[in-house]
Amino acid sequence: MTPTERAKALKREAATLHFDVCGIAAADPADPQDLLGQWLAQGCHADMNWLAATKEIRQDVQRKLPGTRSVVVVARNYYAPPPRANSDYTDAACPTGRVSRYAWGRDYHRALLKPLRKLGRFVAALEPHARVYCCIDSGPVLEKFWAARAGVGWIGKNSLVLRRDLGSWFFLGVILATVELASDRPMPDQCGSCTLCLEACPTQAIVAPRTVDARRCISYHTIENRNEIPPELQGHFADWIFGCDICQDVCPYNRKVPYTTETDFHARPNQARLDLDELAATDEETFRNRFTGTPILRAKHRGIQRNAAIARENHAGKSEEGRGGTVKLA
Ligand code: B12
Repeated sequence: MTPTERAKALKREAATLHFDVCGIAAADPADPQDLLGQWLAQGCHADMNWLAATKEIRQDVQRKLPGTRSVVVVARNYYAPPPRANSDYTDAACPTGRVSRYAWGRDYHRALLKPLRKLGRFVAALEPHARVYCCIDSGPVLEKFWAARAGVGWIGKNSLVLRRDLGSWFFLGVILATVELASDRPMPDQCGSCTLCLEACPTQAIVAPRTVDARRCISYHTIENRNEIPPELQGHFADWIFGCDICQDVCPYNRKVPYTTETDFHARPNQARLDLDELAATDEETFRNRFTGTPILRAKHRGIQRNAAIARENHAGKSEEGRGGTVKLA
């Protein structure tokens, strides 16, 4: 088969496996301008030292899989309908905390790795002795960069990969392959002069178009930060207790996205909003049992309790920037 025929066959297989988009890029050097290096040098990664520790490998797929010739990028829509149950909405008597949409259902790593590996085996079978490496999120790969190169979308001003049809409500998965495949063209930037995401971020975490400073990002603090959250930011978190969708919710491309066909990503009962009283009374084992198999486990029991305490303070209207009502870790 020619590289073009292989690419066509691979895309048919990706569609059969329910991936919404599949694009291919030639494995040229990533990040020649060292944008990752500049971002790290400015400290924008906060305490995510694992990003700095894997810088070189992220910038060069050959270090991860020697002989890589093609990078296959898939996207899977996770835009789920909002839950209907009353208990999923907050009221004064029963304060709840908001969970970002990507975490309403099953853990996406678990849901997508199986079909991605299946697609990886399909690619590997296209050429004798071919090798592949598959990853979703947790591998040392610059997924957004490769998605842009492979024409899956463009990097929007909120730094997420965007498309006209799916907005940014999709997960990315990547396959590095030693197989030669015909590559796709990058998509032009379609953000235009819009700056809604930069303006809407309550902590001004989008410090320049396409650049997020994690030290200010609600998503970083509520998911990845294992320490205390800077008191001056806490009052801006409103009721977000796991991740944040503000820079996506305001994006015009995110308004008319079809709901995902993947029921794994539909909201589980009481998972789009978590009861703050219940969380406060939850011990570590109960937390683990309740959230195993969901992205929420990532924040850990201590982190979710910290976040819930901040949401409670904000709910009570006590917390204001720079004064009183802040939450410290025990
Ligand atoms: C670290 C990380 C985070 C961090 C840092 C966010 C960030 N913007 O980097 C935190 C914890 C804050 C985070 C939050 C979220 N994340 Co996250 N995250 C990642 C991870 C693991 C690495 C991203 C990374 O390399 N950052 C480093 C910096 C340098 O990269 P960057 O943001 O792309 O910024 C640079 C580019 O914009 C670059 N740039 C601009 N133009 C161009 C052009 C080219 C060609 C190149 C090379 C670079 C470039 O310059 C910037 C540096 O100044 C990826 C998975 C992966 N392995 O890639 C998921 C990932 C980006 N996250 C994802 C998601 C869903 C989220 C959240 C929406 C979750 C939520 N609801 O809370 C938020 C969104 C917040 C936001 N606006 O970014 C998805 C995004 C899917 C999509 N449609 O784009 C990914 C791809 C995971 C996945 N497999 O689906 N995340």
